[in-house]
Amino acid sequence: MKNFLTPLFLSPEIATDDYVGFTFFVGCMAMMAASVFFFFSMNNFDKKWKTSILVSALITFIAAVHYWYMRDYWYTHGNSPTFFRYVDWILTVPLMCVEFYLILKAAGAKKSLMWRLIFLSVIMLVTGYFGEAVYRDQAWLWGLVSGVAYFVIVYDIWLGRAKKLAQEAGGAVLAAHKTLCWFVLVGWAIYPIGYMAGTPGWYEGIFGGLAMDVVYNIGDAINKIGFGLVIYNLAVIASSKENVTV
Ligand SMILES: *C/C=C(C)/C=C/C=C(C)/C=C/C1=C(C)CCCC1(C)C
Repeated sequence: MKNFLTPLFLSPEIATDDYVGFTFFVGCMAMMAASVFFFFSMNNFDKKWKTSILVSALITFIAAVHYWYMRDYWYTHGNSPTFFRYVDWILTVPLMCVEFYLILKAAGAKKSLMWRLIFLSVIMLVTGYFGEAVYRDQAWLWGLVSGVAYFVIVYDIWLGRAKKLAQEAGGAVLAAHKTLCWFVLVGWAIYPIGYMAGTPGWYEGIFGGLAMDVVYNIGDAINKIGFGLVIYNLAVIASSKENVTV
């Protein structure tokens, strides 16, 4: 009988030069470990920060479950698990937008800011999926549309409304917002590189030598776990300050 635990006991043969398989395996472990860490540390903080840490835990937990399936898919079929990949992203990237809102809420962030970021991220991911999985012949065009949505997100958080709110909040919130902005500008820019490595187009000569899944897996580890740690750090700093004044 086959069930979701089967791969555990089959112990699939992993070739020593299977870098994609290796990064799926390590990525799965890292996401699990990060989830346990965020879930357990959640209760060390007061209510204001608990939700943010919980969302960090959910992001890495959702990724851990998808990595579990992607790892298995890769060993079974030897293909990119594009479907699982995008289901993971469509759940976790909007949650990262929620994180921006949550840390700026105290400074007066409105829900509309959160929905705008979520909307843009969904456009970015759905058009990316079309280019990668449905209309591969026009991958460059869908990638371009996706890239425009990505740049609007970058603009909003670096220079738009979110930035103003972060400045009003000041202190640790402003510092954390800055770091998260860098994650989106540099860390998220890893993904278009993976996309260009894995789809046909004029850019094949530049990125064709890279393994798309390795690039995506590195991006996920940096962005999901790193993002969570920035929030965790903010909660630690903000909570210790609150305790001093009590
Ligand atoms: C945890 C997962 C994260 C943070 C995923 C982020 C994904 C992106 C920023 C993807 C962006 C893309 C483009 C900007 C253009 C090409 C298509 C995509 C979807 C790979």
